[in-house]
This record gives sequence, structure tokens and C-alpha cells, in this order.
Amino acid sequence: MKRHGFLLFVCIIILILCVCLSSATSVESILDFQKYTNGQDLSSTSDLGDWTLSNPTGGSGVLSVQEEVGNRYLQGTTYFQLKHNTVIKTASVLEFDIQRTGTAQLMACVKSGEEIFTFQNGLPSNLYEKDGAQWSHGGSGIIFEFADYDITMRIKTVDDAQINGIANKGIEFRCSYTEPFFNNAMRHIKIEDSGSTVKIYVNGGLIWTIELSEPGSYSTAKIAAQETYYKKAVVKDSSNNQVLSVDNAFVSINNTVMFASDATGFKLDNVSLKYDDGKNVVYKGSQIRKTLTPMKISEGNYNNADMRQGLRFCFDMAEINSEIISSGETYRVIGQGALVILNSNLTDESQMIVGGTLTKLQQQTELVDWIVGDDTYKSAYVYNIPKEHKDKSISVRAYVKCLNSLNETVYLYSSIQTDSLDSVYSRMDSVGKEEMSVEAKAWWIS
Ligand SMILES: [Ca+2]
Repeated sequence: MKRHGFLLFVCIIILILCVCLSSATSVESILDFQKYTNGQDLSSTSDLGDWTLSNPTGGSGVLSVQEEVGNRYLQGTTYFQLKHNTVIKTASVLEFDIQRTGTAQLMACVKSGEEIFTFQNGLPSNLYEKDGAQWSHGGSGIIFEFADYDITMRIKTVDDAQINGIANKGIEFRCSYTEPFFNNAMRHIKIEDSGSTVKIYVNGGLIWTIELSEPGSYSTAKIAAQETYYKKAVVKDSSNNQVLSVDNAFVSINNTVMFASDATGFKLDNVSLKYDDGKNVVYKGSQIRKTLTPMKISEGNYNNADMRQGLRFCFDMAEINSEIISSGETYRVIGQGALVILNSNLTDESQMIVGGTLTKLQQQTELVDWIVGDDTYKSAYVYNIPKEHKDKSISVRAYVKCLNSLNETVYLYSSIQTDSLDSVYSRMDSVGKEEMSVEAKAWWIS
């Protein structure tokens, strides 16, 4: 029945196709420092790929490349901030080797938003935030601090009593070692971010799993940037025991990655950040009908007095049986589908997933081909929309169902797209509108 209804669909292409059509890949931002010269000062170079190195205090100090037996790494003795320029909105894996050679703070920050603060000497900073005389690391996000005998995790929280509305340190939790662990040698850190779950490994051993939920905005006017933040964080140790629960967490749903130190000595090398380029499932535009169709009452029985429009969302998707890479992992695609919901029912975007808890979520496991030249796109569809609902926003995300190397099922999703008949119609040019039937045009005018 649905397929029959959709075959009546004559569509108008209203969005120009992107030129960036390509197969699914992932991005890897690497800093291994090998291409720089021994002793080179990196504090003034702009040649760091997708990373930006800055000194947010304006103080003196050195950020230079050092070489030991052919390996080059970044060595610092000053305040610094190393920020990944691209905001990551998909799963990611961050890896690096780090050693603390001084006595002050050295840290990495993940799932930070794009808040910017004025720090010392009027300089802008993403990772140093000042509340009067007190200052701390991070606007939003999770901070991992590498000290001599321990690693400390700080989940940033909201605190209206502070000048910027952010708690100075947030909630701290610590894992201790019996030796000056991070001062004794370079240590390998891996931080996996699935979107709502963050795992940190030190030298291959899992330290913490941080489960994030309850995304939303904070209504306080003090928060510098009104982004979407996970408000609840539950932390589990390596034995999966819950060790912490935070209810006013300030952790971005997106992921800006940063490193920083407070005038301490450190070494940093082999920084690798892998994430989806988002091309496994890419939204390509929405379409509406050229002509209306009558409301179907039963098989072969239509109400011609109730003429309806339709809306579909088109995606470029990895093909079934193809191998794709996502965040550095290889997957085999075994299915394609889409999730559809009235936007007013989308109360928790993190649950717009297969098996999610949204009660009005509709799953479409058969997508309709949309062929343009040699390219085949896939469409999720909402048809038989009555005129009184032409302004209703509908949210859709497409997915590919995959198997990983362990034969486990994994879903990779597009971003959530929201559109309405009215918004598609308003974006159409005059040529597109001329191609519509008189009655279809009259739908909007009358
Ligand atoms: Ca190196």
C-alpha cells in the first residue's frame, strides 16, 4: 500500500546536488611532528593541519620540537592550548602519547563546546575560563589531567554563582598509581567517543566509561554559548561499577578536542584523531509532489475531496554489501533504513536511534530509489499529508546497518534533518513552482 502510494509520487528536485559525492571514508588528523625541524618553535607556525596552537596567557615560554633518536615530538614549558579546529559531530577516537616533565597541570579536554572566554591580558581562550580571581580549565566538556601519581577526570558543571555560570572545576574523580606514572615515561592515551559514551584507556587498559544522557540547553544567561549539552553523566570504573553520577553536567553533544598545560614541562607526540567525515549517510535534500494525490480510504477507494501532499528526504548512502570505514573501524553494510518522527514528538535527539525510546518514532526499512544520472539516492517518505499540516516540521535521519569485525550489529546515522512542506515550498525557485500542477500550487495560495 505504501509503495503503491509512493509510485504516484512525481517529485520536483528542489536542491542542487553537492559536488562532494564520494564513497564513505573517515578523517584522521595526525600530529607526529616528524616534518618539523629539531628545535623549531611551533608557537608561531600556522602549519599544524587541523590544529591550532596558542598561548592564552601571553606569558613567555617555549613550545618547540625536540628530537630523540630520530623521533620528534612537541615539548613545552609554558601555558598552551592546542585545539582541533573541526567540531566533531560523529563518533571519534583520539589517541596520543604524553609525558609530564614539570609539576603543574597538564590535560586533555574532550566534548567541549565552542565557548570562548576572555582570559589574561584580554586574550581569547577556549580552554581557560576565569571566574573573578579563580580560573579553571574548560567551559564545557570532560577534562583529563595527567599528574605524577594520578589521572583526574573533571566533568564540568553549571554553577549560576560563578561569573561565567560554570563551576570552577566541576566534579572531580581520580585514579591513582603507585609510582609517578605520567612523569616517568611517555604514556599512551586513547579516548573513544561514541557520541553519548566516552571511554578512556591508559596504555591499553580501560580506566573509565562515562555515559552521557539528558541532552538539552541551559536557560541561564551566563552560559557564553547556548549549545546542546548532556546534563547527566554516569561514570563507571574498569570493572563496570558506577563510581560517580552528575546531574548538572555541562558536556557538549559535539566534540571539540583540546590539550593544555599550565606552565609545566611536557612532551606530546603521535596525536591521532579519527572521526567520520559524515559521508556514510549524507542528506541530499527534500522534495515535494508536483501533483496532489487523493486520500486513500481503502483499496481502490479514494476521497477526491481530500487531496494531499507528500514530503520526502533524500540521502546518499553506502550501498548494501559495501565495506566502509567509520572512525577508523571497518564495517560491512547489511541494510539501509530511516527513522521518521513529527518534530514536536522529538523530545530527546539521543533516542532517535533504532530501538530508541521515543514512542512516536517510525522506522522505514525500505527506502525508495531516486535516480539522477548514474547515481542512486535513497528516500525516506511521509505521504498523504493533509493541508492543515503543511507547516508541521518532520524530522528524519537515515542509517546504514552494519556488521563490525566481531560480527556485531552497528548502526551509522546521518545527522537529523528537519523540514516541512511549507519550508520546501518556500525554498523552491520559480522554475520549480511552474512545474507544479495548478491544484498543487493552489494548495499554498488558497
Ligand atoms: Ca613523533
